[in-house]
Amino acid sequence: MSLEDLKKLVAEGEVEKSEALAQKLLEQGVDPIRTIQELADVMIDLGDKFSRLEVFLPEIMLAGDAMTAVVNILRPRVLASGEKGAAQGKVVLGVVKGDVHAIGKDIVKLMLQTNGYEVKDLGADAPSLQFIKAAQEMGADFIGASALMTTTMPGQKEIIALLKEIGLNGTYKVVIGGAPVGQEWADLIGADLYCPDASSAPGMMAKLLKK
Ligand code: B12
Repeated sequence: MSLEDLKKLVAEGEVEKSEALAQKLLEQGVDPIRTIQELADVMIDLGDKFSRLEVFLPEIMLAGDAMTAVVNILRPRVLASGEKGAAQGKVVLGVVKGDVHAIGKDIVKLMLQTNGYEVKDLGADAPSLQFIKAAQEMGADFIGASALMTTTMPGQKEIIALLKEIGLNGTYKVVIGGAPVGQEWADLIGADLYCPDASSAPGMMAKLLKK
């Protein structure tokens, strides 16, 4: 059994079988970060099939559950591979309101924690004001907001607008991400940073903090 088999099981939404194989592959020494990256491609592929009506929502839901379960199995190994040391920064991270897509956010959280960031996770469907309240409570350096749908991207804009309204503009660096989001959107809404994926986020954020 190989990584290819795991990708197939996740795509088929086989939660328990995916968990069991992920555990087995870990014991065989598979690279957990590479595994997560390859499984992310499976989700993107499923999204394309969904657009072409080749798969339907229940199948995506099961695949999402399988992906989440595998990430949970791999999580301790990824974290153990990280460098311990001084905290890189404090991050409030969540998925914007109206949006339940949490897989990407969970991977970002894992990569940030692996690289020494402290993360307060607001989960999915988080109201804009909650990002700001949590950042104040935590004394955060960053607010990270994920949006996976064109219809929920305005939630990222709202967080920045609220920060301005409350007079906290510039207090926290706002980082945005998610499949439909790009640099152009980040420039338009005045976000401090756009990261295309989870693996680039720790480095790009560290660079921004040093500025
Ligand atoms: C899995 C999935 C679901 C699952 C989510 C399960 C879960 N627990 O998360 C379920 C089945 C619940 C679901 C529901 C729906 N979905 Co859906 N879903 C997807 C799918 C197939 C994959 C998303 C995913 O997990 N990608 C893999 C991860 C790893 O990638 P990612 O999220 O982009 O994250 C990476 C980067 O973007 C970045 N990143 C992400 N966030 C952040 C944040 C920061 C701060 C940083 C630095 C980086 C960063 O790092 C991540 C890792 O590298 C996408 C297709 C797609 N192409 O995105 C559709 C998709 C997003 N869904 C879609 C739709 C329409 C829906 C529904 C409305 C369907 C319906 N009719 O009910 C509902 C929405 C419910 C809601 N209110 O949110 C559409 C959205 C279209 C649009 N308007 O833009 C898509 C694009 C499918 C399509 N082609 O039509 N979905």
